[in-house]
Amino acid sequence: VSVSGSRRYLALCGGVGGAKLAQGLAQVLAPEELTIAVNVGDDFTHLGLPICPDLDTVLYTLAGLAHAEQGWGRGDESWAVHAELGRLGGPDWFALGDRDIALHLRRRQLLDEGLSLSAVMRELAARLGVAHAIVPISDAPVRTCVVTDVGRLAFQDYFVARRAEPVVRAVEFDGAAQAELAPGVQAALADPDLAGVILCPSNPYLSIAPMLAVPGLRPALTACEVPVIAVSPIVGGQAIKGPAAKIMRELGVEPQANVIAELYRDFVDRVLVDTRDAALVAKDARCLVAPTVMRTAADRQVLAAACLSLIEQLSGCAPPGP
Ligand code: FO1
Repeated sequence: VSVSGSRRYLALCGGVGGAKLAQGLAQVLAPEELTIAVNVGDDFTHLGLPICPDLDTVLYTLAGLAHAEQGWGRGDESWAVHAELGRLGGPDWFALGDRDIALHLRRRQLLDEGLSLSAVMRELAARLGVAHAIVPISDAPVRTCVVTDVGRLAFQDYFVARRAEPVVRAVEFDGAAQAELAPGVQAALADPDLAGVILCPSNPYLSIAPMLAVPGLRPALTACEVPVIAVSPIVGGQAIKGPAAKIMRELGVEPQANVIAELYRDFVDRVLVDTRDAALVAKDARCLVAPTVMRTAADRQVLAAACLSLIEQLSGCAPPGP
């Protein structure tokens, strides 16, 4: 039952930067006001374990368990299994901490019992004290593959094993065409109280594109009657973290904040860009300037509040169009 006047928001989020804004939104919105839809393109099975990096980064961040500097995995972690695995000749290129392994083991057990990935994430979030909804963009497997100068690579091979050094020619999403939006995402998009959609500052090619590749999402965002805004992950021509700028250059795209408005032009109403890029976007009516670099928890909340007030402003003004 929706209380009249209640406003709900959908956030689309990928890696580390996305998780920070998701946390800010979770601090300013009640659980029933926010759905956080997360990329699953980084996911893979490693040592028989279902690894879900972006889902776990958001989960750990909202649970206050994330390793602050590293951006992935847990802060309070030990590496006994990883070290012994290496000694036994196992693959140690992908670092799995002991407590992180417990979460993967539990996720595998629940998946083997027939739970959907959405249901598994609900259970894990509840166990870690996270009340906000962290939902995979799809319960079906979508796997990001990076076509590079050294071949077509699985995401973690490209990103971790090869440290994102290969030159990117294209990014593809295996399984996306057969995937369905997760029920929680479909519900959020269909919710009559949906007040706005926020694309968190995530890599357009490695985090947002795998979500947009799931049938139904792009058309839903394009048809969206409420504001859809994005926070640029590019500041001053650089990505705050990760290879976004490098990939943009390799794909022949200028790694600048205003390009984000181009990439999402068919469904985004406004792009928030950092104050450092104010001059760059001075003439671009699609862009608005705000501090977008999140160093502290307060920064996350301030940016989250800025997103909500921008949505408010855009809702108040005349309906879009001539
Ligand atoms: N990223 C790394 O650069 N090196 C790692 O050894 C590594 C291990 C790892 C383990 C669990 C997990 O959930 C994420 C992990 N990541 C690691 C990050 C992962 O590559 C993500 O896909 C990126 O953070 C991009 O979102």
